[in-house]
This record gives sequence, C-alpha cells and structure tokens, in this order.
Amino acid sequence: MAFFKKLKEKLFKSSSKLEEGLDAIVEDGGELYDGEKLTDQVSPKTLVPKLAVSEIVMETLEKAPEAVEIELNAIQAEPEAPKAELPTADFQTLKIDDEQKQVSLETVDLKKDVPASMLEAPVEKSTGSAGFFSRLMRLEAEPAVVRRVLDDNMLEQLEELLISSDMGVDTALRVAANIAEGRFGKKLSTDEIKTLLSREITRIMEPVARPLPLYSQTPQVVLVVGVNGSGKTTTIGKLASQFKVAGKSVVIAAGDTFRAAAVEQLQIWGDRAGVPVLTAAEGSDPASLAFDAIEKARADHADLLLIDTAGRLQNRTDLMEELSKIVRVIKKQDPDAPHNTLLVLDATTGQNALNQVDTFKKLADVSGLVMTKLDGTAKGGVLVALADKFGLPIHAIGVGEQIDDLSPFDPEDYAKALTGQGVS
Ligand SMILES: Nc1nc2c(ncn2[C@@H]2O[C@H](COP(=O)(O)OP(=O)(O)O)[C@@H](O)[C@H]2O)c(=O)[nH]1
Ligand SMILES: [Mg+2]
Repeated sequence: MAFFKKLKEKLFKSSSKLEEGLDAIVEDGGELYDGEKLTDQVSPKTLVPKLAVSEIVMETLEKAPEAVEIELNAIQAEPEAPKAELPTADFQTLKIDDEQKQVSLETVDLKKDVPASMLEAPVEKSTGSAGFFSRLMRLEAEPAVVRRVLDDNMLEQLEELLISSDMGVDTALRVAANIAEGRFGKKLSTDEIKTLLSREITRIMEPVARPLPLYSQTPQVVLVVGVNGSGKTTTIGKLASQFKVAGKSVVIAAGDTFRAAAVEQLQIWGDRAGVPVLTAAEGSDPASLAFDAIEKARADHADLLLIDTAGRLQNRTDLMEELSKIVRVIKKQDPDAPHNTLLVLDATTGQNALNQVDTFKKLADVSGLVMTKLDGTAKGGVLVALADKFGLPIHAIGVGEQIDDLSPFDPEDYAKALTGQGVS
C-alpha cells in the first residue's frame, strides 16, 4: 500500500487534526477499559467454543460437570478482584487432552509452567482485570483503551469536530448521525469511531470516485476550468504526462492567453511530459486558439486535447462570456465537444470550494472535478462535502507540485488517510 502511505503522509494535516480531535472527545469523560469483562464473555456455553476443543471433548466436559464447575469458578472469580492479579502461588487448572479424550485437573507450577513474560505483563495500566487466566488459555485480552459512552453531548462534540474539518454543516451532521445510529449508550474507543467515520466517508465518496472517462471518439476534448491559482495548468501538465505514459497521444492548448508567464509555464509542463503545446500571442482570443487546437489534434490523430483556460477575469460576466465563446467555437469543430469540462479546485480554500462549484456549474457544463493541494492542508474534509452536495465525479486529486503528484481518487484510501484509520 505504498500509495496509501504516501497519501496519509500528504494528508497528514487533515488526519492529524481529526485524530487529535477524536482523541480529545473520547478522553473527555471516557474511561480506561481492558477488553470486555470476562464475566460477560465466558459462560459454560461460550467457554468451550472459545477453547476450540473438539466435539468429543465437549461431550466429555458435559460428563464431568465438577471439573467445569471448578474451572468456571476460577474464571468468574477473577473480575471481582479490584486489580488484575497475577497468581502468586501454584494453582490448579483444567487440562484437556484431545487425543486421550480426557479432561483432568492439573497443578500449574508457577516457576516451571508459566512463561516469565506472562508474569511480567503490564497490568498496572488496567483498571479492570487483565484476565491472567484468559491469557494463559490464549483468550486474547484487548489492550487497555479509553472508551466513552456515546451520549448527546459526545455526539455534539463529534458534529463540531467534523464541521471544523471542513466537511460542511449538512454533511457533518448526517455523518455524525449515521455513526451514532444504534450506538447510543455504547462505549466507543477512538479507533472504533475512526473506523465508523472512515466507513461513512467511503460510503459517501464511492459513487463519485471515477477516473476521467476515455471515449473512442477522438480527439477527445477536455476543457479545464477553475479560478486563478487553483492548479489548472499544473493539473493539465500532470494529466498529459500520465496519459502519455499510458500510451495516449495528447495535445495541449495554452488557452490562458492572459499572461505570457502562463503560456511559458504550460510549455515547461509540455516539455516534461513530451507533449506538444499550442500557444497564441498574449492577449489573443483563446476561443480561436481552441479552434486551431482541435484542427491540430485531428491532423496529429491525437487521442486527447487538453485546453487550459484563464480563471482570473475582471468579473463573472467576463469569465462566462469567455468560456461560453470557447465552447461555442469548439462546437463548430465538433458538436459533441468539449467531451469533458474539468473543474479544478484548490483544497486549501476549504468551504469556498463549494461556492466555486456552484458558480462554475452556472458558467460551464462541469462534468467532473479535480481537487488539488490536498497535501499539507487541514481542509481535506471539504471533498466529502463536495461529493455529498454535488455528486460530481472526482477524477483525481493533486498531492504535490511534481509531475507524478496526481493520484486517482480512491475513496477507501482517502477516508482512511483523512481519519487516520489503520495508521499510527
Ligand atoms: N502543493 C501543491 N501545489 C500545487 C498542486 N497543484 C498545483 N499547485 C501549485 O499551485 C500553484 C498554482 O498552480 P497553477 O497550475 O499555476 O494554477 P492555475 O492558475 O489554476 O493554472 C502553483 O505554484 C502550483 O505549483 C498540488 O496538488 N499540491
Ligand atoms: Mg494557469
């Protein structure tokens, strides 16, 4: 899971914020537990399957109730003890001989039969019984963890934490409610909440995790839109490189004719990716560049044409006019184009990304999203809100400035990285 590790590292800020928050919530009013109480766990019925003895031995046990009685007394007496107690003297225990089909009592010599590691078990951390007997019988005792009973107060704290992780109010409330459903009054640990949270986030994200669809009709025209600085040019460079590596022929059109620097930046990316970049003079009409670019892509038998656009126009009307002109002109070449309109969003803008989707959906026929700068931001939760609110496909995520820092969107990995589940 190299990618997962990398994602976790990159999403460190988001996940550490959520993790710290969850720890604080559970510790606030939580108590230390050392696994389930043994009395709840072990009964004459459950003892035998837990020991995984054969059915014949079970029968033998039934025929020797005194032996079982002694054994159960030994087990059930233990949780009564205020602290986990290690035996200080030799004691008797049940010996099950599968081969001979016999059950007998055996004396355990503390010095000879009990491994030193068991006697040195760190029970002082525990408030309840660590269950020496259970460890001896290999009934795995859980390590001591802090648990907190889920109540209204805890639910409210959870909601606040999720809202503060940029998940958006509606999504945060729904996610918290789903986690709490059927669990009121139950004791939850941070790890359990992380797992539940991660599951819930995965459930929301799964339907939108879709790579950029590739069509048989070529050249496939991909228009890339978004506000200035969101990462459009960088994302085009990364996409071009990945498609090239995957064996596709790609052409880029440097449609941000506003600044000469933007064109140069795209040329550098084109060189890196080994992809031709079509440019026009600074200040020239991006729509006519797009028109020429389709002709060039056709002549080159290119599979994909990626068109960059400017995000920084004086006002929304300007931007709308420019984008609609580009689309109008493209359609003269191919009525089905653009086949995809990618909206690039900057994760560090947090909740503002939601407004950007609203705006760009009105300006252009947005078909999918790419979220950049998920590395090093504590606002990674906004992607959950986006998925929940708009349901637009998330094609990829940007996790750095380098050419290979564009990853396919994997909801499970993302949810785990965001919540810090499965990593410490
Ligand atoms: N850390 C990080 N920086 C990014 C990412 N994507 C883009 N950037 C940086 O964001 C800045 C703006 O990117 P650019 O592609 O020029 O944005 P544009 O104005 O939308 O074309 C540049 O400095 C990029 O290197 C990303 O995923 N992670
Ligand atoms: Mg740009």
